[in-house]
Amino acid sequence: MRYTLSGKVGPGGLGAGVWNLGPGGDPFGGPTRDAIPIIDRLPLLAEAGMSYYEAHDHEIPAADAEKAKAKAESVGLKCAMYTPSFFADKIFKDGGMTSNDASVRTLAGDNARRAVDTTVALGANVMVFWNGREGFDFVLAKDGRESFKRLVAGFNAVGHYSKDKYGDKIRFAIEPKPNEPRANMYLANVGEALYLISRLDNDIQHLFGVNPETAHSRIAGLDYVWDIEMALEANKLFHIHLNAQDGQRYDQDLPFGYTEPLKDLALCVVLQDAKYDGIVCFDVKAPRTDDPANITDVLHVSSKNLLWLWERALKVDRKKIADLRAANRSTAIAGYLAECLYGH
Ligand code: 3MF
Ligand code: MG
Repeated sequence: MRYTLSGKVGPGGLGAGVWNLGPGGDPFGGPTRDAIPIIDRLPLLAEAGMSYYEAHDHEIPAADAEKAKAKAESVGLKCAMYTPSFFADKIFKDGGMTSNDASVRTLAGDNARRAVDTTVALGANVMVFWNGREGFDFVLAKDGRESFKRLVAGFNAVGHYSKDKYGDKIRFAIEPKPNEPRANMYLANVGEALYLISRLDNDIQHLFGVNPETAHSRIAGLDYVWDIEMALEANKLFHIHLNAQDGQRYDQDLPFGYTEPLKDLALCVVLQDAKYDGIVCFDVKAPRTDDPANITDVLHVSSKNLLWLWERALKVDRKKIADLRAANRSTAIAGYLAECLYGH
């Protein structure tokens, strides 16, 4: 059984990251489950109702691409996106593109280009850049204006590489986050990512968009519905990471729909009305307390919550919302959404 969204939005099937089924370590304690080999996580994702998987280059390196593609195909899974990690290896402890060390920046460029080739090899159309360690813990440790120029140069270089080799086949989605692992991160929110894109070379700008993550907006204290509306308005919503976050604190990657169902309902309305055509993926972490046998509970809970909200969102009366807007009844709109959520 595959979880599928109805209506004319995207391909319908859902996806998740291979890293979502991790062994349960956190900064205060080691793993609570045996690590499942990455390749064996693909059938688990398929059994949990996913149609797509996502992976980093440290999880599926270029050399393993063929093996991973075959395994994914054997269980009916496609690659939604691939992503270079500028945060796992210690060489990138101070970032990749924005490192003060020119040799590290060169290495980041090499990794990004290799990741473009692996994205193609895995059959995905989207490559994501999460800002990861691109940031600073102490002011003046980096020159902020210089860092921004390094980001522009780095993204321009990878964009041109891809354009020259593959035309418009691969699109790049920048995933913003305000903090964690760094105290402060460049490309902290959707607006910053859009600004960066506006500074890229004209002939490759169309290849760049954003991958907003609902919890990341929340960590910044921002509203994720508006963040996603902004990306849609700019025609830059190339990918999406759905999850939940219990307030402004450390990154939790909770199951989608758990903390703010009313906003999640509104988000579904927004995606439906904009006819979002990308793939919907979860970035949810199997909790450390869950037993190995239940490691995919987080995907089932997220998917069921999304499907229920999605069906309810399809039934939301758009005319009623328009009428309430025209009558300046914003509180009544909140009440109507609650009725759609909790009513029969
Ligand atoms: C961290 C994240 C990342 C990104 C991933 C994709 C490890 O908060 O959200 O997950 O989603 O790197 O580029
Ligand atoms: Mg994410």
